[in-house]
Amino acid sequence: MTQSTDAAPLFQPVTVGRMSLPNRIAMAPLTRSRADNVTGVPTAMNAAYYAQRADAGLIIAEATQISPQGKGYAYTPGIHSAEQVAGWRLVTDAVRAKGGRMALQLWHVGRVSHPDLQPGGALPVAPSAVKPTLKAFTTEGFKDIPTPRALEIDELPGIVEDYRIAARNAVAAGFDAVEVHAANGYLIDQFLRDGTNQRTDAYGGSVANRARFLFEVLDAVVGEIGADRVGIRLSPLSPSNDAQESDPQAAYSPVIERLNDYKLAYLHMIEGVTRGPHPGFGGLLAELRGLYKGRYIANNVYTRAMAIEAVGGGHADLVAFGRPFIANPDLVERLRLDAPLAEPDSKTFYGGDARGYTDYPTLGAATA
Ligand code: 8OZ
Repeated sequence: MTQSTDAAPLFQPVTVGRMSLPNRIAMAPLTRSRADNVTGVPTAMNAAYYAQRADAGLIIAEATQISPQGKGYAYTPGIHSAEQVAGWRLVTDAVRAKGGRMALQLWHVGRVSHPDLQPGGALPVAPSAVKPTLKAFTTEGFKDIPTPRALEIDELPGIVEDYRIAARNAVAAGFDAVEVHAANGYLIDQFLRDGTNQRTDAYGGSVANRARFLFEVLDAVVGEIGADRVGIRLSPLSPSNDAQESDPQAAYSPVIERLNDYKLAYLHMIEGVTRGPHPGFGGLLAELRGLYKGRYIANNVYTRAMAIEAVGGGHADLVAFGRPFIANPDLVERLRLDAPLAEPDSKTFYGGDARGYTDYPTLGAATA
């Protein structure tokens, strides 16, 4: 039995770390590639887009590079310069003026990049020199990703420091929290997975060694802004961005168990293959989910009925919706009313102007 009224727990308040949220519907981080490509500075158009979606219990802003080296897609924003902080301040002010709350997703892509996107045309970096079978989105279209350069062990403290400064910058820019992006085959996940990590030093081999970089990043970010302003995103069951793992249970179980010690604001889990079908609530997902004791945000192609059931039945504290938020700025209201959802146009997902970005109408506007 699913509940169909706004009495359902999905529509009820919840506390997440320091934040009090009016409902349990999160806007998932969505790369839209509409910042300035050279400076990585968010714009007034980005502020308008997020402000339209301020009814979300929590907006998790798009993946944002912590350093020039962390960039892997054209037109994505950064959080490492004073101009970027000022640009994000426009966004958080606009969202707060509409009554919303916002976290920023901290991102280093690792090998998922291209020299065209790197400072000085350098090779992208990774735990090991393992070439992904992927293309990068550059200003000149999609290009084959080359074999990355393996990071020297003495470069890692500098990257951890970039995460710490990015967290401090995010708070300075007015964000309520940050989400460490440890999912989808980017740098932290490349360290975790045996398909992308062939290191023989303290950061490779055993599961504990492969998780070392993740926990160093977490220690730095938590030390800087406090655990109650830090969330983390994982995708244990997803081979996203060609990051293979031979034994997800062995790799991720100890990581999730240890996350409990941090008393983070939340764990945000992509359940199954990113953007793929939901895997169902049994098996390894149930096992991994059961290991986590704090606030849990479930994500991946949820429907309204699934979200009501997941929160009502105790599987999740919140559900994050991604693509539905693109075409439905008033998604929370539509879910409350069980109103029809508009379908987004995939041609305008990445890059471009206000079309397919800030021009999706609310239900009231569409039916007026
Ligand atoms: C789609 C396109 C570009 C980036 C992720 C940040 O997969 C992303 C992303 C998704 O986490």
